[in-house]
Amino acid sequence: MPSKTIFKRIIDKEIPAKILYEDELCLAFADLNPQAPTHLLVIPKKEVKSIADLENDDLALAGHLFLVCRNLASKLGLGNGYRIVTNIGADGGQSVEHLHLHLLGGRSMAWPPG
Ligand code: DGP
Repeated sequence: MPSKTIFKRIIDKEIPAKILYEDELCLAFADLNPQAPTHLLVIPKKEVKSIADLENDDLALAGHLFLVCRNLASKLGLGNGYRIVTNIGADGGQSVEHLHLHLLGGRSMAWPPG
């Protein structure tokens, strides 16, 4: 049995996180190492490694994650703009193998990303 990722342990409430939103499909919580005044992670409860591992049947789930980001951005007053990032695999800089959308806001973002 492969060991649980840290995010699965947060979903299962085995370790604490500052949870801002939860429903039957997903969870949103504050990033432990924030890169902006607002830095949340929006994750599916389903164990999917990354965007690369989504199945065609996950279409509604993938859309749901984006709408949850939109709703949180609105609720948190990010009307001036924000960024959604998802890292995929080693070259993408992914460190936790459970799909997550970074929702970053509260400051002006640079481009290109590093
Ligand atoms: P990535 O590099 O895209 O895989 O981002 C993983 C993010 O997860 C990183 O910004 C730090 C965050 N993170 C790692 N471990 C924990 C944790 O235990 N709790 C919380 N809240 N965030 C974590």
